[in-house]
Amino acid sequence: MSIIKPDALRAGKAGRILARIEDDGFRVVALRLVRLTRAEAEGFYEVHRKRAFFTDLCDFMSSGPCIALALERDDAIVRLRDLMGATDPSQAVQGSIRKDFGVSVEQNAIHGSDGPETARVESRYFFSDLDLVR
Ligand code: FUP
Repeated sequence: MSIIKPDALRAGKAGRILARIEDDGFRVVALRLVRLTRAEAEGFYEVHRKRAFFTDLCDFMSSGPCIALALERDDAIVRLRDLMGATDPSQAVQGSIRKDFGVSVEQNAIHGSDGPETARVESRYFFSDLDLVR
């Protein structure tokens, strides 16, 4: 499960980011352009509610449209995290999506699930089983 974040859409980089994802061998099984409400952003990042950055993060994630993606490929979680790069774009490896498109640790262009169970929960947040096209 991935989200191309509002900063990337505002900058007109969503297509390029999706191309990188496809070029790396991922199959898109569901895709949705969505503008999260503030409450929906809070729900998505519920695990971070106690963190100092939570309020700003939810403001940002509900500040404009994003693209939710359900993705498949072998070793998808690890491969997507490699492709994204570190959370902080300034720490991300050369050639990673966050290095090339991220603006800051908050506005870092893309989200990727950190494990298989998180991916299932996050996918259900945006998609029903009927939306998944295999
Ligand atoms: P990641 O799994 O790389 O997306 O990173 P985390 O789960 O640690 O963080 C989730 C999101 O919180 C990040 F994408 C951006 C945001 N964040 C901040 O805004 N400030 C921070 O100091 C850390 C994370």
